[in-house]
Amino acid sequence: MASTTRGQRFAAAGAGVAAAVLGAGLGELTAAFIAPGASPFAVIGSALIDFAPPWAKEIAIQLFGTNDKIALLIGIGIVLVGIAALAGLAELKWPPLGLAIMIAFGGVGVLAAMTRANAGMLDWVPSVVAGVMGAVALGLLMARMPGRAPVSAAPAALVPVAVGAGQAADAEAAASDPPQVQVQSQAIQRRTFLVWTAGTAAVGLLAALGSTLARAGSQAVTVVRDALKLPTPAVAAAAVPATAELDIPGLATVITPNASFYRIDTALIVPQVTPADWSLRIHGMVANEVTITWDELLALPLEESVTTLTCVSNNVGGDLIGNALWLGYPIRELLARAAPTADADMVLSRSIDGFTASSPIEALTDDRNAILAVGMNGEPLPAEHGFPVRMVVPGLYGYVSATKWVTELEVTRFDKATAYWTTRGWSERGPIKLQSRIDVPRRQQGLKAGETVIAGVAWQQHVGVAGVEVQLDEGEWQQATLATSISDDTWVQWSLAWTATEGDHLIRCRATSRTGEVQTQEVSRTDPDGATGWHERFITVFA
Ligand SMILES: Nc1nc2c(c(=O)[nH]1)N[C@H]1C(S)=C(S)[C@@H](COP(=O)(O)O)O[C@H]1N2
Ligand SMILES: [Mo]
Repeated sequence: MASTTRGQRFAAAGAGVAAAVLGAGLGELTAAFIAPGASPFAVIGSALIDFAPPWAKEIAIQLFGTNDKIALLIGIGIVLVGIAALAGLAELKWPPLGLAIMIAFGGVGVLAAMTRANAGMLDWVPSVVAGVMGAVALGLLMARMPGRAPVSAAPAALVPVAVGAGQAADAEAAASDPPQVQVQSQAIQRRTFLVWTAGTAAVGLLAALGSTLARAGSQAVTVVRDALKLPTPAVAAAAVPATAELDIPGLATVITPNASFYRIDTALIVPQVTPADWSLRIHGMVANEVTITWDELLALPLEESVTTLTCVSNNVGGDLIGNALWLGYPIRELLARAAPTADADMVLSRSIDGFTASSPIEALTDDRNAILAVGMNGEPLPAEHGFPVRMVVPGLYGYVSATKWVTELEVTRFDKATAYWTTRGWSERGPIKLQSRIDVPRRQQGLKAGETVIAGVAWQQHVGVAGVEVQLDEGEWQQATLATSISDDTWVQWSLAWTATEGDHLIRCRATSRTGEVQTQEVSRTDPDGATGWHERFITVFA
């Protein structure tokens, strides 16, 4: 192992990072043009999501909420920079180990890309480009590093080992090159190296920027979606009663606008599915396999329904819940065409990206509004909420029912098949638990003493909420006033007038369901099948 100076090590680490930025940028650019689903960043991120232990995913959601994906990408970026710096150092000390690390990183990307559920034929290309270009760039930069003998003959005399060396062997070189020229040459070498390194990184960043622009310009699905007009429903939902909306500032609106609807899924890159490419196949334990295309689906009598979706990862008091007006077709009718065998007890729905959910078959065949949804709040589904088609099933957490970009329903049995989250420590069944949440007053709003209102939402979809009680400072439970509920499949707003007095207060709420269940005080975590406990909030009231 050659001994190296601090400056050389620093330069090598910098060269590693610059080379990796170039490789990654060119990889992203390649992906944008030939394999949109196979961005090296996204495929490695997706693989991490799929292999991450359940607690890691929970921590990510608890820390970053619906920003968990951005956090993951930033994390990958930081790790990549670290590995790239190490690759540079390795190339300095043990060439060609650094190049090998770059190639290996590309190899990881290829593996991640090709093992995805919806891998395309060319999906290996972007990661190969990233790895190879990273290695080539590192090799070229290292060759320009001051202090490492360039191969060409002419600058050989300029390498610093010869500078000022007193040995006889170097005397000739020293004599033919006056010292100040050598010093200058060294400075020039250093500058050249810096310029090359910075230039390499800059080209990488430009390529990454280019890939973002290319993607934005070529979102065919966005264009198709925006031009789409959904048919008028054969069965329209009753208008939302005006009394369902209490209209209290800070209280969640009874219908959640699409733009603020929570988003949870394992897809780092939103799957791009055009209606023309979409079809749904119903197979497994059925008498007749059924396949339905987009045009066939839209020709069916579509029904509107209002259903509240909730994530099993929602903490007590959390906001991974939203309520929308959906347009879709009853899954029950399609299953009837397929004629499931009598011993089937589960439907494993599968998304184009490989995600799966296990729904009890009776939840899809009884009279509830379990639908294949195409519309959300009067628009086609937004891409990140499952365009063109997703499932919506009242009463079940999203992870066992609300499959987005759905392309397959496999009729099967719980003892024969397992869904995505079931293999990661979550329950195979996920009925929604009774919950209530305080929305106002908020902790930091600087509440003044006097007349105010405590308000929130409560839910247990497909069971319904009969009442909500509020407790102040550990006193008697008081009945809150419920707004009109849209249906038992939706959350309901509640409120209680309060004459706030100066000082610190503790507010709690608990709901009672239509079956008489009182929301339990017992605290349980989100995993394996949903959080329980009372939501409480400390409030300071000012004079
Ligand atoms: N394809 C796919 N569908 C999915 C998921 C997913 O990861 N992939 N996540 C599910 C989970 S856990 C929830 S809570 C809901 C969230 O739906 P939303 O993002 O439209 O709010 O989608 C469900 N459908
Ligand atoms: Mo979820």
